[in-house]
Amino acid sequence: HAADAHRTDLMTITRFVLNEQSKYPESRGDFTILLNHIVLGCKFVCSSVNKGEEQKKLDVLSNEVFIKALVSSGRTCILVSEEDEDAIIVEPSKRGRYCVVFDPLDGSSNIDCGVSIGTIFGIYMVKDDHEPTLADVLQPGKQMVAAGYCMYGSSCTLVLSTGKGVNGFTLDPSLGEFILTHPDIRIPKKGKIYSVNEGNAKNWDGPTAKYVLVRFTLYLSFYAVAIISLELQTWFYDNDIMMNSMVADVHRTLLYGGTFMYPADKKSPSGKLRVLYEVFPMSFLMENAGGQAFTGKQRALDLVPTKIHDRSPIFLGSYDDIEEIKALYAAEG
Ligand code: AHM
Ligand code: MG
Repeated sequence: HAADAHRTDLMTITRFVLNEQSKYPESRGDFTILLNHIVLGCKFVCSSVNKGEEQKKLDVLSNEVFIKALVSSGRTCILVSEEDEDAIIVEPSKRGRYCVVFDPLDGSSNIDCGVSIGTIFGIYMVKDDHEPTLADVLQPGKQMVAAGYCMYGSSCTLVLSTGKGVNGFTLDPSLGEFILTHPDIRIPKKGKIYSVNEGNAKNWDGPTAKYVLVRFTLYLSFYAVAIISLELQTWFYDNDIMMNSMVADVHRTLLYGGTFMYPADKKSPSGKLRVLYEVFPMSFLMENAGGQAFTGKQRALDLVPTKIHDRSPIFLGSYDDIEEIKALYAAEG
């Protein structure tokens, strides 16, 4: 029976990627090996999160585990981690062709309150066979060959794109394997949910404020109420409130549609999120699922980072919703 076949024909992430790569005759299996090492890191963090490891330790621990796993894969040459100020150049004897940018534990300030946290990663191919340099990771996001995240929630879910669609895998703890559970994720063309830290509303620019306001007052028909509600919101939420965790919010946005935003505001003109290992991988996934990612000025994946920890405002999500945001920014001139 079909249902049984599905249950017994276990599509592990390794098997899935091997299948994908076998379409390329020049493929040497390097990507599969690299991915397996990333997967190992994710399994480690997942089990540590479930054991209730302390926050501080978990940050540092996850970073170390990922770096060691990536270096020992023998397939990387330069790494950029959110946790390290400088890029890590892999020693010559362990070098391979891939460059990996990652945030080992995004949203780690949330650990203690149980909000979902996750790992985000993006993968580039080194530009040539010379010494790896920063130029290899300071490439626009559209040059990524793969990107993904792993969400450590009630279950552990890894979402991956190698540039042709997006697929989700859930860790089966008894097997210790990520099994394909969300094949070919397509984001709904339009959604109802927006996610943004409204604590910053006071400092938003015009288009962002307009976009959120219209949604906030969707059920009310006159604009005056919108003005009052913005006033109320900014009154109540005057200070930083951590409302969102990027991995969980983007995950929900991918599955249900809508938008995830971390806009510029008067206090942080470049927003908060980092281009290389937060904005790019999530934008890459969005586009591959049929959505869009926009910075307020341009397509996010066209950005050319100048420093490894550069930040950018980001609006990503359903195609139509991002079109709307683009129109608001265009109208602003
Ligand atoms: P981190 O990399 O320091 O963990 O911060 C990233 C997190 C994202 O998960 C989330 O979207 C954002 O920061 C929330 O920031 P804020 O507290 O300003 O809303
Ligand atoms: Mg982060």
